[in-house]
Amino acid sequence: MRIIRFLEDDAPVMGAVTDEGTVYRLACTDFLDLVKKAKVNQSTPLQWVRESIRQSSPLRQTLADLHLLVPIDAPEVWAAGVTYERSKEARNFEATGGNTNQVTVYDKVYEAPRPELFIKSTSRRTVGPNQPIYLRSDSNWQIPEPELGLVIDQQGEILGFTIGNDMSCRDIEGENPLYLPQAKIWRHSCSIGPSILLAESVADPYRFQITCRIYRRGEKVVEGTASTGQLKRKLHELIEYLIKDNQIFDGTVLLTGTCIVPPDDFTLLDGDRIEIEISDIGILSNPVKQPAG
Ligand code: DO4
Ligand code: MG
Repeated sequence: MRIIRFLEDDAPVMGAVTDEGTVYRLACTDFLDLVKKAKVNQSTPLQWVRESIRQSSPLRQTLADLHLLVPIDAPEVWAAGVTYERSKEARNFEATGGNTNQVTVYDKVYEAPRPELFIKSTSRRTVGPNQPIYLRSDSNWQIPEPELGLVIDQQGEILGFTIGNDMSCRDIEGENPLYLPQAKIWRHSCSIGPSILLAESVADPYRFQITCRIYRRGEKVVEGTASTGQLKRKLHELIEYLIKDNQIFDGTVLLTGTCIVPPDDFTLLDGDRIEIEISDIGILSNPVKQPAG
């Protein structure tokens, strides 16, 4: 069962999408309200949604007809890094230009017990489906990072799964790892959506298929696929470090790292469109924009 938020008569509305693709309106104000209502009813979120659906009629529109919004206003989006071998290789290339004799911080963090975790975004910097992702004006090497996102509560329990784009500037990070926050955080540098797949609907989170496609003037110029089965770390390990001695808010999203990196000579341009698809969650599509000034 997937949870969405969409615009109806200029107002945000919550909805549920069944495995068959039928859409129902839900009587809750946002995703956390859904979780709260389920708790008050002494049911799980999935049970609460199923009961709501039983008592209502489906919408005539399909998912494709709806104006989708970001499915949750995550107060903070955190991200894990170098959780896949492919990410380690790409960072090493950025940092060393291909000199494989050096042992880098990326080699070390890939093997270390403590994972790399960083703050990626806040709700006001995060965009939803079909909203423009912005390019930085001081980078010439920018890529999307397609990642599985975990929607968690303050105890670190996984409430659901979503898709995230951890936009990154490879030149800024490659120049100096201390520039990481600038390589990762700017206006509209993170998108999440299009839905939240309820945790109870997922039998094995290490079986998600991730695909990233980039279109330029309508033509596909990049395509890559990966599986969360290639993750070096377990999801609970990432969460454990994130919440350790930290205050985490309900509805925080934790991005779990990228395994798909476009070819090294590729950079995003104004007018491109990024599509990130994760099995059972949907397709997160965003146009790329170079803001003026
Ligand atoms: O080490 C820098 C960031 C890594 C990252 O964002 C990733 O592996 O997805
Ligand atoms: Mg990343």
